[in-house]
Amino acid sequence: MKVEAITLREIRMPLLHAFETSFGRTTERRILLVTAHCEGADGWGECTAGEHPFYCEESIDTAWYVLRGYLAPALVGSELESGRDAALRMPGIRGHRMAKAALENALWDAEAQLRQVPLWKLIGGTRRELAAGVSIGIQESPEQLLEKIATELGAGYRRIKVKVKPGWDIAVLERIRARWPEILLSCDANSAYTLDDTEHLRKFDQFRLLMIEQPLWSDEIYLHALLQRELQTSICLDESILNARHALAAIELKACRILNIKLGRVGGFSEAVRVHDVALAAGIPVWCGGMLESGVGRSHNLALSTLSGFTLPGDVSASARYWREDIIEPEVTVTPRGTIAVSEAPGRGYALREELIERLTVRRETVRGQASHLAGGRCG
Ligand code: OSB
Ligand code: MG
Repeated sequence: MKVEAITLREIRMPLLHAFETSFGRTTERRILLVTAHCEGADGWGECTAGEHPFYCEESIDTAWYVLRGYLAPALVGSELESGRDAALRMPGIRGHRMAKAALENALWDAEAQLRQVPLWKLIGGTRRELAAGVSIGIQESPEQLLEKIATELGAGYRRIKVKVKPGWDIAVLERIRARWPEILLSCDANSAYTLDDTEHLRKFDQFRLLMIEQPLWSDEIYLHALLQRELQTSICLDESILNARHALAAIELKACRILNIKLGRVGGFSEAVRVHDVALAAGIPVWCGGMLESGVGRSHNLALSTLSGFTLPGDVSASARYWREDIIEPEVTVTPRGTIAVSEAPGRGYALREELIERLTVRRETVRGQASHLAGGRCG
């Protein structure tokens, strides 16, 4: 397929409820969408970089800069066999995985549309019904958190994950477990602790959590291995795993017993599938993480979650938990059993609400030509 042009656009979407983690609070999303125009098929991808470089080094603005100046010019005009080849065509740009993923995933979508197959089948998925979990941010009071959890359990969600940080952890988990002794419960620290907190983190064991996600530094694997030895609770790595090599290192070092895979964090479908394959071969369960995506990113997450190793409920939840109106049709919904049915339609499997997207758009740019500074650029 020939990549004729690439459009970048920024949309603004207010969240229905503010989302707070140990690294910050989000009330409105600025989302970068990428459209790859390929011989009549328009593939869409979403950049999962945040408004600020808090979760990782990237932000929507660094992604725009890299996509506009480097990645889009490197791909426009090229002839690709498959979305799989996208990563090979990107010049020697270090990092910026969320920017790369937005473009690569758009190309996978275009390929699936041109081949008239669902994207999930194209990447080798098999699951038809996905177990859905929710991630609940830090609230103003424990009472408010309990109320939220009650609502999500009432909606059928299969796993509750709560954000924790020093001062919002043990007491909160105690309240949750007192009310719901048996639910599948996990927590996510987004790097809020250090090894000096080992004794404190050991107290989490009493809550029989499914996992504690990313307790330590975002760039650390080895020290998670030291911590994992001290805990009964399984560690799940999120921020630390940027590719399949990291996954292999973390598994061999016993730094975690579970992996969270996010398309943006690892640079797109090709690498996400490799991370999945490494985990599957080692018997490590994986689940799909979320980044407060609009329907475009959400539909990519669903496709990823159909791979056989995604045995734990993911942070894949209904559009209506985040948005008054999502930009896809139908919106993502969850059954009373807490599952999401996988679409049989070609491509991402959800139509776009183009008029709504137009209304939400605050900037747009289309890249048509190749930039001269990329000529002869290193590939790989
Ligand atoms: O660590 O999983 C995380 C949102 C933004 C940044 C990081 C994380 C999250 C979430 C939300 O937990 C998951 C979702 O999209 O519901
Ligand atoms: Mg996380």
